[in-house]
Amino acid sequence: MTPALLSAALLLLLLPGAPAQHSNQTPITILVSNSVTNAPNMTFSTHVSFRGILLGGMRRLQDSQSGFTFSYTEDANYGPFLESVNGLAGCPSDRTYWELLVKKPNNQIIRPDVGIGCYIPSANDTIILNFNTY
Ligand code: B12
Repeated sequence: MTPALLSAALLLLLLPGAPAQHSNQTPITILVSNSVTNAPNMTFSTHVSFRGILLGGMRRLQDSQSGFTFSYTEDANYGPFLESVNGLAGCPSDRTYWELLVKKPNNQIIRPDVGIGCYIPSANDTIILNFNTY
């Protein structure tokens, strides 16, 4: 590379907004809701690593803040199945479970087709953990 090209490349790297720098923190909100009892929602802020899985953000939240705990079981085919949130567990005989929904920054609500071990949140997703029936 010629000195001129080299200094141009260096300048590009130093310019604000230069590409290729990813913040390692993707902020997300976790909202706990209950469609069965209509208990008040609870909202928490946390983050996942760049391209990190939701489960990582949930663990970080559980470890850093009182008021949010969860447990999961390990399914042989699909990985972590969210079993309980804040002590309330889904129950096959009552046909209740923790549903995973995501409200996107444009307010659209999606129902991911994977669980907490596979979903990769985007910045400013609101992850809705909703106690529901099936
Ligand atoms: C029935 C069913 C459910 C029921 C299971 C309870 C019950 N007793 O019926 C309920 C409603 C709870 C459920 C929930 C979810 N499900 Co579901 N479910 C199914 C379905 C239609 C059949 C499973 C089944 O009965 N298999 C037959 C039995 C004999 O086999 P089994 O191994 O014992 O089945 C168990 C597992 O499948 C497990 N299970 C069911 N769903 C999920 C999801 C995840 C992430 C995990 C880890 C385990 C798991 O529960 C079954 C009963 O114990 C499958 C699709 C299919 N046709 O296979 C999707 C399927 C397994 N579910 C799926 C998903 C995404 C979910 C949810 C994440 C949806 C959501 N956004 O909320 C949630 C799980 C959230 C959580 N708490 O972690 C995906 C998993 C794909 C993936 N790679 O992760 C599938 C493949 C459907 C799809 N979208 O393609 N599900």
